[in-house]
Amino acid sequence: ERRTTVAVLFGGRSSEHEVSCHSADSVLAALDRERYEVVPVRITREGRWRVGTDGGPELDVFRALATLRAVDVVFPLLHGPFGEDGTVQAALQSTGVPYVGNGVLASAVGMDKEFTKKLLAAEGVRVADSVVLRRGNRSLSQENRDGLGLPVFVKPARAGSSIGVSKVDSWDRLDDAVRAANAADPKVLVERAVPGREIDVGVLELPDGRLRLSPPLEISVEGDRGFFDFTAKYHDRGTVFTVPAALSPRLEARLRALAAHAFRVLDCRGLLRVDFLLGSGDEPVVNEVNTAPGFTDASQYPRMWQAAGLGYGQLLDTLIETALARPAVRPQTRRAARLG
Ligand code: G1L
Repeated sequence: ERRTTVAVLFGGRSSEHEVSCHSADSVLAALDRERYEVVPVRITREGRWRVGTDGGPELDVFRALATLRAVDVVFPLLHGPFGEDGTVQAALQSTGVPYVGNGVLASAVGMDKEFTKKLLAAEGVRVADSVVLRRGNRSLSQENRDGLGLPVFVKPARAGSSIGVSKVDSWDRLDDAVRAANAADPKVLVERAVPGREIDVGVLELPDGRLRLSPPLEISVEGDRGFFDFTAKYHDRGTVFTVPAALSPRLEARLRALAAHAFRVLDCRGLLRVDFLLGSGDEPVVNEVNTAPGFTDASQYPRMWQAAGLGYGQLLDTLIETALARPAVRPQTRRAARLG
């Protein structure tokens, strides 16, 4: 039987070039060569594409896409602008070649915290209260300050990781925080802090369209410096993953149901990581969704599945099978596209 040709697309023009390369290293190392013929495709920081391992030529995006049409499936591991924001997915869509993971809409929405929150809230999923500061408006009215209370998190609306995010404990620190977030994005979210445990759940779409939900993973900071030590959680090495997280069966079931609902609401395909905060209320709050989660074999999403008995290689197999199970959309033929 012929092997499936898989192009692994990574690198890219964003600040997360490195992150992408690390995830690609894991994927390239784990893909079963008995089943797959693997073609690494690296996008340089300058935005040129290098197809294949052996120092092949650098192509512009159009030539690269033309060569990608020859593969069976593309595994896009890219972050940020021209990455998980939906633009790579749109380019792949136009070639008609099947690709792993989320499509244009879910990738674009998932990249934008404002739209993600509005869609989830409209479908009854709880999210933290927030106010959006758009281009040209860097200040928060007294009414909004009173409504949100302190502390708040200030975040760029569209950014891959925690770049430009800060926690504000007093309103006289707000301007600096908004400026920092603005450096990453003209649109900024000021969000009420929800103190509590952080629990993440993975969603994986099977080839028949059913969803598999991962065991919950808890993220905590070593040494118990109190919950939500923001700096430690995102910047130090003291971060601990516990999977499965110790939760009541009832709460675990609720998290899984909410994660599956979020997947459907956001029109996801393939996979989604949903990050919850367990505040003081009964109902979990969705903190973030990740349509393109960290993907080294030590990242949260793969770790959740390892705990469920689905190894990294099997996870890749499932994602690829699911991508191939979707009817491929063929691009316009030359004849149909011809003018006149
Ligand atoms: F292809 C998948 F499986 F859908 C996929 C795509 C992208 C999984 C994970 C990611 N992740 C990323 O692209 C990254 C933003 C973490 C850079 Cl590697």
